[in-house]
Amino acid sequence: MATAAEPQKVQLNGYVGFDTITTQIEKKLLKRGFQFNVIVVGQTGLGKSTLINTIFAAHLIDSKGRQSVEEPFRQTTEIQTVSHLIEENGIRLRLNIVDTPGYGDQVNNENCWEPIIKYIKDQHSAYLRKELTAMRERYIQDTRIHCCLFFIAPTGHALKPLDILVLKKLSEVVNVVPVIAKSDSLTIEERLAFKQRIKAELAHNNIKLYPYDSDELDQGELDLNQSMKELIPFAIVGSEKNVVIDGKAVRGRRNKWGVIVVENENHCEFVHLRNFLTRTHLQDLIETTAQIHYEAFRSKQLLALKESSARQEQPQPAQPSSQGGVI
Ligand SMILES: Nc1nc2c(ncn2[C@@H]2O[C@H](COP(=O)(O)OP(=O)(O)OP(=O)(O)O)[C@@H](O)[C@H]2O)c(=O)[nH]1
Ligand SMILES: [Mg+2]
Repeated sequence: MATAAEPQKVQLNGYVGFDTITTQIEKKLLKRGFQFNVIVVGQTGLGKSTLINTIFAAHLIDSKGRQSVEEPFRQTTEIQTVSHLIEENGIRLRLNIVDTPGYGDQVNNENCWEPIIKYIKDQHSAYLRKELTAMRERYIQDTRIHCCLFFIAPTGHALKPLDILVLKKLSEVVNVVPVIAKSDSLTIEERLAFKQRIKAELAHNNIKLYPYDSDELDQGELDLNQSMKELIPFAIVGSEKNVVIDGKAVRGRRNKWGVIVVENENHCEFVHLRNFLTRTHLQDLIETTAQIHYEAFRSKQLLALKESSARQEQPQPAQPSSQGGVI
């Protein structure tokens, strides 16, 4: 007989149905849709604006940048954000793409990365402020940058000191995925050697890039990340124009000596990059941003806030009061 202290065992007869929770979550998530924010960073003229238009096909920057494909290329002169709602098989993805002006062509390039870092931190700050308000929104609009595509010039030599500096700063605040821009200018051997060189330099300078190793990953995920780490930096080619091959229009670049087809895996690694961003790591990029980069920002800001309010509570000698507003 069960005593009063013992919890009574309830016999679960048959099917209760809590295994449908995944379907319930899925339904809710699908209704809400997903938000993904990408930023492109790199020295000037490396094809950042072009790649954005290549990855997400339709001419996404049309509204603020080029009006048509025929228009000459314009240098990006300010940080521009373009939002798009994409739908695939009933799944909605709200995409924010942040195009930045190329850096590195000034006489003095000191602190040229600051506006970009500030932009990324401002998004964290805006999110935190919304999170801390008493009547916070049910779903906070997320503008935090989930992925930074960093463009490396296809010099075939080494990373420039400025690139190393910028990569270091960026990797502290955002998931960074480096790419070798305009890789059609490198031969197969040069591309391979350049990749190895970049990897060695990144390791030497202790630059931690996405994807990160974690105890939470299972073997399959670890293997996938390992194969991605071998591919990164993706050697890419971008093009806004279609070329007709065998009667089919494809994204490509026509040269005197032939056509390079952007989506052909034998020509470049554009498809690998797109799969990485959309098919295999989209959710993880979003999660990692919240769990690692935003969390670090948040705890730093909240600690600073606590310290400043503790200081204000202490009896102060007659002094002008310090300004709050750490966030
Ligand atoms: N060969 C080659 N040229 C490219 C590639 N991608 C872009 N270009 C060309 O490079 C030039 C500059 O491209 P943009 O996309 O404007 O470069 P950007 O990095 O946005 O330049 P900024 O806005 O000045 O920083 C254009 O003439 C493009 O056609 C590529 O993969 N290979
Ligand atoms: Mg540009």
